[in-house]
Amino acid sequence: MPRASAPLVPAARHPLWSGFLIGLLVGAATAALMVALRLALDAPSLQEVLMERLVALTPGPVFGFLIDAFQKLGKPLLFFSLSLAVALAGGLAGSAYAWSLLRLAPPYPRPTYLYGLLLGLALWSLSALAVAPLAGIGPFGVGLPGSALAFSLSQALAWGFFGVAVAALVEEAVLAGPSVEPASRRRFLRQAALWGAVVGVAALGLRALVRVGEKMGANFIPTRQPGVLPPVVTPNPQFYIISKNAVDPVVEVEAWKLKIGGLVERPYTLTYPELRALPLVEEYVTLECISNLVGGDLISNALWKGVPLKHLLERAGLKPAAEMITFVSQDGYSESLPVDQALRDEVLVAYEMNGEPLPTAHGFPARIIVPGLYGMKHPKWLTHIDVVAYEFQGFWEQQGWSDEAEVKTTSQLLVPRHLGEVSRVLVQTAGIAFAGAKGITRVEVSFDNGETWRDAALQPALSPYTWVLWTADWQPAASGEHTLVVRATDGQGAVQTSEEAPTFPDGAAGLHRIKVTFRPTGAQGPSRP
Ligand SMILES: Nc1nc2c(c(=O)[nH]1)N[C@H]1C(S)=C(S)[C@@H](COP(=O)(O)O)O[C@H]1N2
Ligand SMILES: [Mo]
Repeated sequence: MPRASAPLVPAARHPLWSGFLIGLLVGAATAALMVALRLALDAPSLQEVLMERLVALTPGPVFGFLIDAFQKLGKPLLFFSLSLAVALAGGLAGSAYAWSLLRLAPPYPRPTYLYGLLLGLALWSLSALAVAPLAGIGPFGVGLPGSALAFSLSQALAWGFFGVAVAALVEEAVLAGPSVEPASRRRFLRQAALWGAVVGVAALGLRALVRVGEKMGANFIPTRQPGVLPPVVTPNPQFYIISKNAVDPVVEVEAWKLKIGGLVERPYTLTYPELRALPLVEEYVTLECISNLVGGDLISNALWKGVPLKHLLERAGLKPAAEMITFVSQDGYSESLPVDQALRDEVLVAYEMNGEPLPTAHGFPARIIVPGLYGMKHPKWLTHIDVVAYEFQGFWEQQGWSDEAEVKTTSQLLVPRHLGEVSRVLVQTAGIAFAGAKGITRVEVSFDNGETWRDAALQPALSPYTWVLWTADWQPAASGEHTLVVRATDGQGAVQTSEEAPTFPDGAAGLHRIKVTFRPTGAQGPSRP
């Protein structure tokens, strides 16, 4: 046990440093508390608000580079970095508080918690009047539809906790340094109790953080097994998940309404049962994220059920000036389609996926499905459809991503697995090919790194809007390493380009290559199961 008088944070070698350390630790607990309040009050945390702004402000090419480099890790990394930033801000505030206290001549004012509340108030004001407007949600978060009050309240609670805890701890560590008070067991106990309270709050927040982390972790569930051809229809739990959010919205279906308005003759709203009662369509559509790498797994296929968007728009009656159809979602996501594209029969407001109501992660209760365009054009958690007379850029388009977002022809070699080993004289290779709404007419495979090509056998596509699965037999000519390449031809006869492109701004391009070692049975070498 430490000497009874020893403060838990080493007292004031340098008071500003002690203040910083205390502020940093309490700040970390505060960042975690913000996450707990986020879940309890259902209003975005400071981290999320900052994250959204940061994403919007990052120049597209830089963001594209980061996406390519970090892929699925990007979002959790950003969220935890911003939590760290909150802790660091706490450190600075702790330092500043210690500094201001030392300016005052003794005897020091009591009770401390009043000063703590003042510190909290100062930080809350800073958050409400400077950080929130800078983050684009207006003072006090008034720009957050429906959750401004909850946001303000959670910020007030979080910074209030920070202020009181820091004031009490700084007083113990900085003011009541060894010279002020005689060594006492009571002082030690008081500090231990204070730190216990901070740790308790941190633990509460940590539990929330784990829950948020688990949700983000859902993105890491592998959408397919290495070396195995995926099923032609992706089961819902394996369907890839992408969203801009740290915490996705959970929509209350009883309160949910789809509003159709703007430049229409007869604006109206639909409840969930009303939407489900309209004439429906079912179609297979493959979705691919625009940030999917060549050979990447952000691509899946499902059977979607819903109402043709055309039906909803015709019921409202477009005014002649109508240019674009815009979509707004519960999470603030926005998208748009030109009128002629939105009126195509195959564009749906979908509410079922593979025979089940849309899972939360995939946009419950309703989302747009627009065959032929990258995933970003398929807004989830849809709440508003608005007809406008001007060009409208959605969430990702504002950052510089493609307005059209038409899927580029792509193909993947999935069997055998990259860097795997084969031992048979006849090897079956297999994979997928996808060209959005253009269809796939041919897939060719090369077993000698592109020198010669062989036609693969295609399975019939489930609809004009899906990927196709293909297979091809391979007789390795010699043992050793081989480079296999695949390329597809779309429904208009265009061969997939071999020219490589990064995902930003309009989707990755290039040919998928894998390396496979052929080791005939009986040959020397490490055996594999
Ligand atoms: N409301 C909302 N819709 C959204 C997004 C989002 O962040 N919010 N992300 C888009 C992106 S970038 C993709 S790739 C697809 C992914 O759909 P999925 O998660 O069902 O596969 O949803 C799109 N729809
Ligand atoms: Mo995406």
